[in-house]
Amino acid sequence: MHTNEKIIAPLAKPSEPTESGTPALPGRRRFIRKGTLLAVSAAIGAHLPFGRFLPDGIIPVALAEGDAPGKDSLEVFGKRPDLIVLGDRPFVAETPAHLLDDDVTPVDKLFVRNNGLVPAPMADADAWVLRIDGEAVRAPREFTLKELESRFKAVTLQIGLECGGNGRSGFQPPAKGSQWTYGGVGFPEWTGVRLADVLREVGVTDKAVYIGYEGDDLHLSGDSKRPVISRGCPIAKAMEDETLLAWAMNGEPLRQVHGFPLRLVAGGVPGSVTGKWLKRIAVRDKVHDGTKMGGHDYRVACNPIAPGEQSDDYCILEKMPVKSLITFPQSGSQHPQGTEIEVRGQAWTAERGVRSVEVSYDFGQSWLPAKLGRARNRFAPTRFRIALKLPKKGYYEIWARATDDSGITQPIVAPGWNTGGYGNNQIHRIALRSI
Ligand SMILES: Nc1nc2c(c(=O)[nH]1)N[C@H]1C(S)=C(S)[C@@H](COP(=O)(O)O)O[C@H]1N2
Ligand SMILES: [Mo]
Repeated sequence: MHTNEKIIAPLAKPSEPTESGTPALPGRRRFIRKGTLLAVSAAIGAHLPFGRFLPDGIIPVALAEGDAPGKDSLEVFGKRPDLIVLGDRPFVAETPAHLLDDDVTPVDKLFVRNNGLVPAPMADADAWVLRIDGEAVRAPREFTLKELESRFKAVTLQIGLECGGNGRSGFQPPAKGSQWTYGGVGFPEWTGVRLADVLREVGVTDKAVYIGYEGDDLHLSGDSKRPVISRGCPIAKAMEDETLLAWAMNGEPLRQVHGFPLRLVAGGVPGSVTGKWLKRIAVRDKVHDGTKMGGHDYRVACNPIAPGEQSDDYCILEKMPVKSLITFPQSGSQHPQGTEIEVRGQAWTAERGVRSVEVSYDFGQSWLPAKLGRARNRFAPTRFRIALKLPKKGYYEIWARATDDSGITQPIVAPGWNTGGYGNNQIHRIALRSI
């Protein structure tokens, strides 16, 4: 039997008692077999006292009789049942576009992307320390959460979070990995301190090139020595005003599944840059070489390739392309002929801002300008809306395309096929019927 030092518990809120009625202490270890129990107990939503005796491949009756396993995991992780589970182990779920219609995405609607297993919550977050070290810091330092809170100015910003693989299912030939459609994205509000303030206090030398993070999650193999993911970003991005060490989302402590007690947040980057359960940041004197920084992970061909081709040369995807989503009405809805339909959505970019959003109901033959709201801050989404009257009864597709201030517009087809299936920002389309 494989044993492991870490506790794996599919708990939702850190402040909530565990299934045994008392908060899980870091010292209370639970044995698991190859991480399977997490998935099983997550799916059932309960601790399995004799779970380690459950033979591999035997499905607990509770699951066989209930909904699909993923549905139960959603509940355990505090997510709405109408999110789409893309994988149970690691747990990955996306948000249908019509659930992203809030100005600020509520936590129960926010997508989840884990690469490993969710660590058990700490009963005492005060014991958490973040270590800052690496070749390019003057002297390594550790900070408790209290020190971060008291020593630096706290800021609250709305910053979009999007998985680098969002849109992957649109690539042909298919790219391996979670088959995201459009919903590997969300727009929460984060509270924390600026990473730049902390790095300035620690002292960064001019050798600094990149930062790399380490989180506290556990590899799917159950081997606590194997890192799950350790990525980062160029030092210039790390020093931006919108790059945060965040402890709260939408005014509440981070949920366990989203990185409690501390995570990295940055704007316009693939979500994989935003390390959850953040234990360490290294300021590197070279491009960070942690797990999932090489090969096809979050890297695309440096020069364009034909779909299905391999490249000799891969470059890190450091910026997410401009994108928009139609969040209202819901695709598939029916509308009485002649009524005005308000179409609404979200648009976002890694650049300074969204310049325009255009909407079409005639398969892109003509485009109408939508009204834009104001993004709350850089990297917050821009809301768009437009009232449409469809000319006659029948089937329509509503298309939306955003253009950012660099002049780049979303393409109609998936751009830049790449082996890992990253960065697909093709336009979002919904179906409507005028009846
Ligand atoms: N420690 C750790 N951080 C992580 C990950 C992970 O698996 N482990 N997944 C990354 C990826 S790929 C994405 S898209 C975002 C997803 O954040 P969310 O699950 O809070 O939505 O977290 C990132 N941070
Ligand atoms: Mo991701």
